[in-house]
Order: sequence, then C-alpha cells, then structure tokens
Amino acid sequence: MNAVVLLGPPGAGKGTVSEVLVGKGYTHVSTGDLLREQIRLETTLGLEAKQRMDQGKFVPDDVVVGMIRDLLQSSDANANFLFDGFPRTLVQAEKLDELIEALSGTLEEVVLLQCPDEVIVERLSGRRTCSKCGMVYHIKYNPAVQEGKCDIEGCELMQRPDDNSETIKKRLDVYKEQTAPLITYYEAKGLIHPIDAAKSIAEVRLAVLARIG
Ligand code: B4P
Repeated sequence: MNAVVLLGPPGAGKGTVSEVLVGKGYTHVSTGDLLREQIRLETTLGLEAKQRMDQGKFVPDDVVVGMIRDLLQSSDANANFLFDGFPRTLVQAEKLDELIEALSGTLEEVVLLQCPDEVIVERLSGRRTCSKCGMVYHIKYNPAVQEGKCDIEGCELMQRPDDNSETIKKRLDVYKEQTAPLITYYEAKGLIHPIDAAKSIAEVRLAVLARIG
C-alpha cells in the first residue's frame, strides 16, 4: 500500500481537498468522518468521542489508532490511502509508520495545508451543513443560508457542535500544541510539501493535484 497524509490546522480544507483526490484513485480516510459516523450510530466509542470533540479536544490516540489499524488490516494490499486529519499527534505518527511498515507500504508525501488563524475562524464559524443532502454552505457566500435554506425542500441547516468560536480557538490551540510538531517530524524524513491553503478552493485543489494527483 501507498499513503499520502494531509496535514494542517482545523478548517485548512483537508476534507475539501480530499474530495478531488478521491476521483484520482485514492481511498479517503478521514478520522473526523469516521468519528462522526460513530457518534451518529451512538456507539460507546462515538459517545465518548463526542464529549471530547464538542470541546475541541482530541479523541485518545489508542482509539483513533485502533480505528486506523482495523481499517488498514481489512483493506486491499494495493490501495493508495489518503489520510485526512490523521495523524494528529506524534504518537499517532509513530504508530502510522509502524502500521505502514508492517504492510510493506510507503508513506510517499505529507501535504501541509498552511492557513492563518483568522481565515480558519472565518471559514469554520460560518460553515453550515444540510442535514439531508450533506451540502456545505458558508453564511457569507451563500445568500440562501441567511434564509435558513439549502437547495432541497424540508432541509435543516446545522452548525457543527465544534464550529462555535470558543471551540474553534481551543482546536487551534490543540493543533499548535499537539499537531504542529509533526511538521518537524516529517521534515526530518524529507516528506513535507507546503501548500498555501488560504487561496480559493479551486486554487488549493489545483496546487494539491499538481503535487500528488
Ligand atoms: P476533522 O473532521 O478532521 O475536521 P477539521 O480539521 O475541522 O476540518 P478540515 O481541515 O478537513 O476542513 P474542511 O475541509 O472541512 O476533525 C474534527 C475533530 O475530530 C477534531 O477537532 C478532533 O476532535 C477529532 N479528530 C479527528 N481526527 C482525529 C485524530 N486523528 N486524533 C484525535 N482526534 C481527532 O474545511 C472547513 C471549511 O472551510 C468548509 O466549510 C469548507 O467549505 C471551507 N473551505 C475549505 N477550503 C477552503 C478554501 N480554500 N477557501 C474557502 N473556503 C474553504
């Protein structure tokens, strides 16, 4: 197996960029999505994760690493994985190295999405998602959102519980303390490729595609 990691602060656009890479044959693995699915299913893991995520804290390393281990061990040996939001701590990075080595795989690139705090706060605090179709809107750029509507009738626009300004600040602090050290970790391995993620979605997608598409 081969793997690419998307690294960057919350709201830098890891999930947004991933959408375009799925069409290029990557298997998208978002630990945020996996955890939100556990919350939706109201599993024990999900109920524990929700408490931490709603406060802007990380879910414990052993829980997240366990999810990734299970997923890799049951996957096609020739898959190309795109890790979005994993690893987020040094412990997770070391465990990922071990898992890849055990599968005789290669970590090919770590794409670092760089984005200033003020852009992140603006993006995340204005994000609303339709509970029916999953469409994501921004209150500043989508006039329909001002009226509480998406394109589907009877929809309900939701704000993610961790997208309020207090929790966004906490998430940024946690990123700087626990995830930013991964930049040095991967620089030492010659794997880091920085991208300016403050640009438009189209520009960021193009830059990432030019690098790994
Ligand atoms: P995630 O689900 O990974 O979410 P994220 O960091 O908030 O978002 P991302 O960077 O993917 O931004 P997005 O594309 O959505 O994590 C949520 C939580 O789960 C974490 O805080 C943590 O508690 C937990 N968790 C997840 N993984 C974990 C792990 N490994 N260990 C422990 N805990 C873990 O973009 C954000 C918004 O910006 C969107 O509205 C998008 O439309 C917009 N946007 C994106 N790019 C843009 C651009 N270029 N221009 C304008 N808008 C843009």
